Amino acid sequence: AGAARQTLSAMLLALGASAALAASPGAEWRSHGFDDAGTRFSPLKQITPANVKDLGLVWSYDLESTRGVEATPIVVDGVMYVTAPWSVVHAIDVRSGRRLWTYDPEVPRAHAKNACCDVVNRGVAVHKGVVYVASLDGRLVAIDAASGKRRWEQDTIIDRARPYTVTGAPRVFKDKVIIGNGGAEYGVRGYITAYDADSGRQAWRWFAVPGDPSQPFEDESMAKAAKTWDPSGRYWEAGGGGTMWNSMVFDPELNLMYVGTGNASPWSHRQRSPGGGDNLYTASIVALDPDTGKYVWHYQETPGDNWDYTSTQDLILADLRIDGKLRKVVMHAPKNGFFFVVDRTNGAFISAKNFVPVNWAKGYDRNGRPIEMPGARAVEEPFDAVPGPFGAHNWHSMSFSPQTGLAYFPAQNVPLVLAEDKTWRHNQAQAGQPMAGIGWNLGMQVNSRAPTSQPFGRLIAWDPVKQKEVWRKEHVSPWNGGTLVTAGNLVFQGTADARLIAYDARDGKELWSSPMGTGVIAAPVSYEVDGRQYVSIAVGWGGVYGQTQRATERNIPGTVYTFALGGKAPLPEFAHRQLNALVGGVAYDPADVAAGTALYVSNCVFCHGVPGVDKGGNLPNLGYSAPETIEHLERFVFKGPYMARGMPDFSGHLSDEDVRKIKAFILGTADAVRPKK
Ligand code: PQQ
Repeated sequence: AGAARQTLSAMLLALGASAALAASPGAEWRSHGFDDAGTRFSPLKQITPANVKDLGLVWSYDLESTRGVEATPIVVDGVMYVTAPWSVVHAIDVRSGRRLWTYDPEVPRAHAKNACCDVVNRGVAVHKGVVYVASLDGRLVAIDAASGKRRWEQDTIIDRARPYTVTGAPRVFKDKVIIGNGGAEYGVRGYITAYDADSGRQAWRWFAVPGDPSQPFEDESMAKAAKTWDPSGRYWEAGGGGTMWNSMVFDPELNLMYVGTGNASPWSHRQRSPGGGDNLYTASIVALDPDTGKYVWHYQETPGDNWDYTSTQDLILADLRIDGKLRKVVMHAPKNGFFFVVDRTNGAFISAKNFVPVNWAKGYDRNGRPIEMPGARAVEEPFDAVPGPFGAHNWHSMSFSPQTGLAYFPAQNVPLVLAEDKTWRHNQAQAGQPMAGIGWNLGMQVNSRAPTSQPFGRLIAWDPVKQKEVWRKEHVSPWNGGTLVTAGNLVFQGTADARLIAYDARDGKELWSSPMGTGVIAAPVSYEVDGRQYVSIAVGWGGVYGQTQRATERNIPGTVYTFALGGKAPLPEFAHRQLNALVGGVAYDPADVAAGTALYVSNCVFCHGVPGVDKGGNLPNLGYSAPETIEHLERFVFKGPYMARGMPDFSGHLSDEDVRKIKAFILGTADAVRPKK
């Protein structure tokens, strides 16, 4: 076999293929999850637990960005393709760390208002010399990998009147580029579309939830799904959700692709589907035929979702020996706090076990249905949901090592109280409904009383066969980065408090770390060029939690760091920010505070946080703004200077009087939390 491979390599070289093709298998990082199975397991083992202490920086690269960096870099033929916020693609020579080209799809900044969770992008796909990126405003762009020039562009959005966004990385399976979308917090109907990789022509589209029942169903799966929704809820008006904004994997042997679907929209089950029902295919793993997009099977992890429990978290395919039998499984740790093992040939439930404390369900029955806890649906009383809508695990990548048999992922709790909003009507925003002023439709009130659950963030190593945690590392805050695991038995993870850490994959012993310029949310990758193994990570604090909160005072522009054994490059200089004084000294009428609170909740809170309570993330907390800024808040709210950075223009939406009340809320809250002398 070795000789055959050598001959093949020689032939490829003779045919003019690049030397990289002849490199050892797995030397590059060719797709989002490393391979079609999404394992993020690099077979490279030059870097080991014994020598990882010698890991040093080789180069760093400035992404020239200030918002969340969530991209997994792709490395092919010695070139790294990585995205910055606003869906900007950078091509970098990995030998030198120098820029080859950038491609900016020029996302209209006003589109940021439609993004629930920061103007992020999770990366590109690279296939046969073409780089594919999906822009925040929903265009799929094919770019020539060598020149950085656009080849074609497709509008993937079916209805421009709806607030769709795209943050996910496209995947290429069987010469088709596949991309989903987001927007379920606002009210959209989720779907994914496949395009011919070469021509850009649409190949197929699959919807996750049924549309208007007065129209014909697109396919049988929609007819079946419609029976699980109550038409009196007029679910099609609010979209229904099920947006597929992150995970897709592929099994070439079974010829099945798998996609994780998002939460139902609006969040409140009773508000969208008053007669109940499971509301297929939200919060599910769905298997599709990659040639036709035809539905094959589904397993719904959260029937009748009521908590924003997206199932879009990374899926990983593996063959596991369970009860003595080798099973082809798909593994999943979605937002709802349970680790799932499902038979990927037919969708049969194998097992589920909670990986953090949860209070919405006490477990799963033999048929794979959750056993819900009384009161968890927050209908009569507010419910301190654990996990809450931030998820016990969000999009931050999971990895799986066939050597250790363990899955590695960041787990967390971000406390949040939900309460059904009985006054909700689709697109009829009322003050006090979370972010409804910019188009959100939750059907839920958030934090109508203070949460009592405790925040945490940790790295978990999980045995999917025994359904048991094997080791864990506590971090200082939630919202830590995704993971990479290598055949050298190392797990790499970046943290919210701005470090990149290497652990022994077997027992979690911390072996090496390097400071990062800011908090890390994306996942590292590993690859080999010219016989040298590299570890790279793209860093930039943000995402939904990172807009309003932070766990480090270090803050530099988005940066890619690349490490190798013996690397001697100096780390770039770190900038530190300072929390200004609490705002004060501006006159306001305390009688305006209550109304200002409701207006702030429905227009500002998920971007700017609670004034003086949160510290601000990649967006400023207004409780620490300069007094002049708050005094003249209308200059920022109406056609303000930050529109160029994505801040909405509230002209025609808020009145001068509204802004006066919002100021009173900011100033009143700052006064309330100011330490008394
Ligand atoms: N995106 C992030 C992020 O990038 O930090 C976090 C989340 C999203 C969530 O927690 C979501 O629930 C979420 N939901 C949707 C959706 O329902 O359509 C989309 C996205 C997204 O596209 O980023 C997120």
